[in-house]
Amino acid sequence: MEYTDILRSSALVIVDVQKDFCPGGSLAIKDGDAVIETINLIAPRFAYAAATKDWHPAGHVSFASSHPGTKPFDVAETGGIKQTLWPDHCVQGTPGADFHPALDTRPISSVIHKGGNPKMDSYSAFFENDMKTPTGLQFLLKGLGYTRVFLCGLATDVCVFFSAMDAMRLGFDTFVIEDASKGVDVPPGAVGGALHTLAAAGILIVSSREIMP
Ligand code: VGL
Ligand code: ZN
Repeated sequence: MEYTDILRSSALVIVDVQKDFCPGGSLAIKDGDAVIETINLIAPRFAYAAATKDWHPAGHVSFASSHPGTKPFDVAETGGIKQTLWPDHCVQGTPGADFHPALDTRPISSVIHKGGNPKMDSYSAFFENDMKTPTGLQFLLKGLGYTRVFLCGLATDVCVFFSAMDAMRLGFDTFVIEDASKGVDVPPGAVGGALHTLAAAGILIVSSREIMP
């Protein structure tokens, strides 16, 4: 089958293309906004596109500011789960939580908000970090009949990574569009390691060129 036909029967999940993850934002990914042009080109070619928003209440457990004596990028243990501590980001209803204004939202049919539990983070588009509590995205995509999911967005080594691993675990044929994703890369090499782990799990790493001839 040609990729054009594959995309026409697949769902795209656009992960966390929000202002706070782009240059000028509180958890800015270097050149994070560079993925947007590519995402805008590929999204209309899919049968269905969903987008996620990282959507934390103020004082969220993942914020270093919620743990006195810590600083961003420290690792803490919260509720038995290892939690990287981040600068305050994507606080519900704040401008930083908005989609980046360059993202074309017209092809996006549904928006899943995640990370709303004040006591547990949610990197994956499908489950909170307990790997059990669903966001609802699996029921939406499976209910609509999709068996194949492509992922892109921010960040390759955090939310795109965990979303893709969960998609695979849920039985979707899973693809990550590498050049439509960018990573935090802390510590350096994290993006390369993430892509390696994804490929080893059976996830196909593709480029936008390859799927969009
Ligand atoms: C993310 C760190 C904290 C992401 C979300 O979208 O990759 N990273 N919260
Ligand atoms: Zn977050």
